[in-house]
Formats: sequence, C-alpha cells, structure tokens
Amino acid sequence: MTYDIYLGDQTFSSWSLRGWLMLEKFGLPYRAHMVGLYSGTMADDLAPLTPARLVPTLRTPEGLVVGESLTIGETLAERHPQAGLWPADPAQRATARWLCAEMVSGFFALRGDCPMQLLRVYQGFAPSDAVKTDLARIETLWDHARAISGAQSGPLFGTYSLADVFYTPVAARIVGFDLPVSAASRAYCLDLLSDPAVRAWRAEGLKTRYDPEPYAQDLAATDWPVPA
Ligand SMILES: N[C@@H](CCC(=O)N[C@@H](CS)C(=O)NCC(=O)O)C(=O)O
Repeated sequence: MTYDIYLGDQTFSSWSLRGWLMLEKFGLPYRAHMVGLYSGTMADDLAPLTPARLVPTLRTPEGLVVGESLTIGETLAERHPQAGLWPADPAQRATARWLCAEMVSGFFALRGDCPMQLLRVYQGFAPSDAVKTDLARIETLWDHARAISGAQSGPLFGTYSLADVFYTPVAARIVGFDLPVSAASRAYCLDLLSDPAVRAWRAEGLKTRYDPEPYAQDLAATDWPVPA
C-alpha cells in the first residue's frame, strides 16, 4: 500500500514541498519521484501519468493518478480518516479547508514578487502595496484560525494539519524575503520552517547546484535562520 508522489525541485518548488509534506507528516507510505522541473525533462517524466501536467502528482497504490495539491490532500484525507490531515472538529475542519482553498486561489502578488526559495534571507526587499495586502489577509486568516481553534501558537488548529502544510511555503516566502508581519506570525513561520521534515527537505535541496540560479534576487542576504 504505497503511494507514488511526483515532485519537482526541493529548493524552489513550493507545490512540491506541500505534496511531500502531505505524505511525510501524516505517516503515509510513499515513494518520491523527482522530475526535471528545471532540467527540461518534466513533460517526459510525467508522460506515464497523462494527463498530469504539474507537480505534485499522486498515484495511489491502485494506480489512480490525482493532480492538484488540494485534491491530493482531500483524497489522502478521505482514504486515511485516522491520519489527521484535517482537524477532527467540524468547525475547525471547515476553517482549515477555507484557509487552504484561499491559499491555492490567492495571494498572487506575494507569490509573484517573492518566489519561494530555501537558500537565504534577502535583505532590503521593498514589498509593494499588493504584497502588503496579501500579508494582511494571510495574518487575518491565521488569526481567525486561532480564534476558532483556541491555539495561541504552534499549528493553526492545535495539531498539525493540512492548513500548516499549505502555509509552510508561505512562511518560507515571508522569512526568505524578511517581510513585515507580526511577531506572532513570524514565530509561526519559524515554527513551520523548523519542523524536522522541512529541515530534511531543505537539506536535501541544498545538495543541488544551479547555474543560473532560478529567481535569484539582486539583494544582500543573510543565512537561513534554521540550520539544515
Ligand atoms: N495548482 C497546482 C499548482 C502546481 C504547480 O504550479 N506546480 C509547479 C511547480 S511549483 C509546476 O509544476 N510547474 C511546471 C510548469 O508550470 O510547467 C497545485 O495545486 O498543485
């Protein structure tokens, strides 16, 4: 009973990180397959999974191919109700789904201006008004999640869930571009990035060398705040 998960790059692919965390963090058995996101082989690598086009893509042990991160998460949650992918409480579960859906369908300024990278903390990045608006919305949603769950720190719903999975790459953007958020939000971001699974994922990615480096910014930088 082993899943196959097709993933891209470990340093720059935010969706790949989400897809991997959905299996890794909830103890589900999987084989990871890295496809050539930046080497030009991606279409060939995914050809056996047609019509899949993007990473992550999941193949169930029965051979069903499932694309799109939120659908993959829902499929795994449905198949493994005891694994805790969603919060057990219905109100918390509905809210967690809301946060994930809003992440998937929004925050385009943040996603466009601050590409996820797990290499360094850029200094002096000046967020646009649109990025600041996205950050305010993200913090509003995080505060709302905490109001519903009562969890004042740590995972948004007290116990780690898909909501934390979906916001881990958001945390990487906030930290990696030193974006202005509240102390509580920054602490949550650092919690997500300090997770042993995320550290292991990043450590693996650091073995890859890029020439040229995707999404490199012409900015000074300091070290990533969490050791590999
Ligand atoms: N909506 C998709 C987005 C997935 C996505 O955009 N993945 C990127 C990698 S981070 C990709 O496969 N890019 C390759 C391409 O656009 O050709 C999801 O939720 O999984």
